[in-house]
Amino acid sequence: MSRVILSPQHPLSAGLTGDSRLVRAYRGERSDTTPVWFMRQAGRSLPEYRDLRVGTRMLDACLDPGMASEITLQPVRRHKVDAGIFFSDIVVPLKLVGVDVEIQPGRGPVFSKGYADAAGVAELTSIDPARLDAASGPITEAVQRTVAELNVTAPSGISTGSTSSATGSTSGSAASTRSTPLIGFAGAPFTLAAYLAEGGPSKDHLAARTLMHADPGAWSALMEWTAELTGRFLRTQVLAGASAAQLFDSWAGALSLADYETHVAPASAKALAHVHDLSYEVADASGTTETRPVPVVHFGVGTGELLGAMHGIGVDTVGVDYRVPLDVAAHRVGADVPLQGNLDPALLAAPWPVLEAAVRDVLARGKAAPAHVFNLGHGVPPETDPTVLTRVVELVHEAGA
Ligand code: 1CP
Repeated sequence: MSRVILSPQHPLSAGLTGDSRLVRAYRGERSDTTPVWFMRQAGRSLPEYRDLRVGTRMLDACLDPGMASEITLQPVRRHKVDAGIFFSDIVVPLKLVGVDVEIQPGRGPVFSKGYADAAGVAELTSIDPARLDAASGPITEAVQRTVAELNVTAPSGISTGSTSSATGSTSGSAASTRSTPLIGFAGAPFTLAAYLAEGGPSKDHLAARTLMHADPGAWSALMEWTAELTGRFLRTQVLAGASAAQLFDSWAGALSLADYETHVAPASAKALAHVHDLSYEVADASGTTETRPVPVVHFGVGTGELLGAMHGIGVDTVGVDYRVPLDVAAHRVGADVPLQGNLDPALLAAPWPVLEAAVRDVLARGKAAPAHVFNLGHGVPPETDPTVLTRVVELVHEAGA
């Protein structure tokens, strides 16, 4: 695999985010305290988000660079989390290549039809995934605008995770010392296929699970295609300035380990191949240059049985949902693997003493891993009181030191 070095302006290359708490944790190093961000930290729990979204459909908001950037920054400003997660959706690349999809409020992605058989897959895969690159202008612009803001705002108060004066920077301008890293993301091929086969959200993802066995040829064509498309979406975000990449295989927990390994994991690995070559250079005090890869995280819901396999496709950090305690997860993936997670989102609505004890428990169990990024076991529920999230960030920073 030949390496592609990120541009000198990229926050990782410029020494702005490479030593942040987040990126260090994804490398397996601990910092002054435990980094924290929340899946779905942007979105309906924030009144400023609800105000901004009035009259704009979800996918239109994702494709408006100014709006996507502002929504990404809202929770960073408010909660002082250690990362922004790019405001977009896993179906955005499908929309960009012309697939007929909408996000219905309260429901999720809905397609004009399901792609559950060979004819449907043939129709879908007749679209060249490379078309995404020409259509990704709004994504690149939104990421660039977001990163520029994160660079500007970081020194004046946003938690950046700086621990010492060493920057490890190759260019290290004095004006902009540190920046909050932006995480780019994409849906894994199976989770996208679960929506595509069904034509919308479902509980058990039966159409995808049937197709995988009923027509393995059509299934692998569908997985190859989604891998190519979603991998390009992820690469676009990293090239534009994201300092880490997370692959969401939210619904992989519906699968047996055997089905996951045979019919899904190879496609997820192919998707990640689109970012595995991306690297940045850092010079140490003696002037020796080290090349580091862009960190990659892999997360799914209900994937306790799959954690080892999900690490095995070649990721740095494994995201764990709330069902498996982090010390147990560490045992399953190996003691050298950084973990991300895993407060049960339901506890955000519990009385503070109950929530505080749960946060401390997650932090204690996270010590079983070489490094831990605090997060929820799944997304922030829309009805969450945002002041509770801010308080959790403060507690993690204080107790996770
Ligand atoms: O109007 C709205 O507020 C719509 C709600 C919403 C939001 C805020 C949807 C519809 N998507 C998003 C943004 C989004 N989607 C982000 C933003 C960044 C952040 O985390 O702050 C991310 C990372 C996603 C990724 C996503 N979309 C996933 C993977 C993560 C997960 O939660 O498991 C999945 C499965 C989707 C599909 C989707 N999009 C929206 C909904 C409600 C759903 C789930 C539907 C279902 O239950 O099947």
